[in-house]
Amino acid sequence: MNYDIIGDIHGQYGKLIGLLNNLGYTEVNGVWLHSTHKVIFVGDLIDNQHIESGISHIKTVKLVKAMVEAGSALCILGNHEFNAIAWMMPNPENKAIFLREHNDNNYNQHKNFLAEVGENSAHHQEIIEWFKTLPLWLELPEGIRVIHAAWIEEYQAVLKPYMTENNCLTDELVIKASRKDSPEYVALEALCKGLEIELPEGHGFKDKHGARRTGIRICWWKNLTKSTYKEVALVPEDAKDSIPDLPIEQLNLKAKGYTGVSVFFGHYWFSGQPEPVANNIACVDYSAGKSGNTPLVAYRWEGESVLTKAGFRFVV
Ligand SMILES: [Mn+2]
Repeated sequence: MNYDIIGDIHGQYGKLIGLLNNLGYTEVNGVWLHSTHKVIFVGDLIDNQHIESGISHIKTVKLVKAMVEAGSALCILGNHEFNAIAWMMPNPENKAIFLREHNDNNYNQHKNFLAEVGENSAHHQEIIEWFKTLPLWLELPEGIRVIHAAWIEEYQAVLKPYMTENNCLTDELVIKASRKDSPEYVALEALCKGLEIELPEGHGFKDKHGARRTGIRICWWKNLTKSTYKEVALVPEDAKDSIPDLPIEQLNLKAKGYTGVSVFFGHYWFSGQPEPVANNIACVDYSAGKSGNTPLVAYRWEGESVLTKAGFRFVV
């Protein structure tokens, strides 16, 4: 089987239709199909803080769900789907509150989705039940792996005992992973949001909002025990100069670098020309969630063991 791995949609239904057309999918009886390819969605179907034409959470979820149910797509769970599940699930220790706190920040991230589906409506519940059927990662017999942010086997092993045999969440895992700083919380954060480390004392950089930050997202696929902060930093281009070229001091990380079969992931809001980050690693999130003509990106994988720039497909 050949696969088109599609990045984070964040409700950008118009961009999704454009990409499916570009990839040669056609709509038959309400389901988008291709005779020789299947889609893999990397999660984060929902949550967009803008309201504009082209964005529809309902239509996006409906389209993806129909493809998954018809067997023309696979879809994994992103951090926004996990958050949506935890937003709706009462905390078993205090049923008056929810596993994901209903504070302003969390609400603002999620409010456009809630408004569209109608919070606590039957439709809302139906979507959340479907999110619970999405696996946290895929390992396909053809030889590719897909996860929302970072493939780190040591963290996957932490969650495994609480997952179904299809790599889906159980209610027990949602509860455990919602407890800040539990091992399951740390593992799920790493897999679905990536790795972050603190820079050495006195170092920092300005993020895209101009705020000073002292923690950096890092390339989880590199050997972190033999690298410098600068070599592994995933920061905006103009912040690179602020990252010190000093050996990483923090060695309590579980990531030891990645050398397996090809892994595809999303999540990182990359910009620029899509290209693999290593021969066997590719990110397909190039910020489609933003307004304007940021592209929804796919990688068309047809069995190759070395990923190439030419494998990326997108519409601008
Ligand atoms: Mn994400």
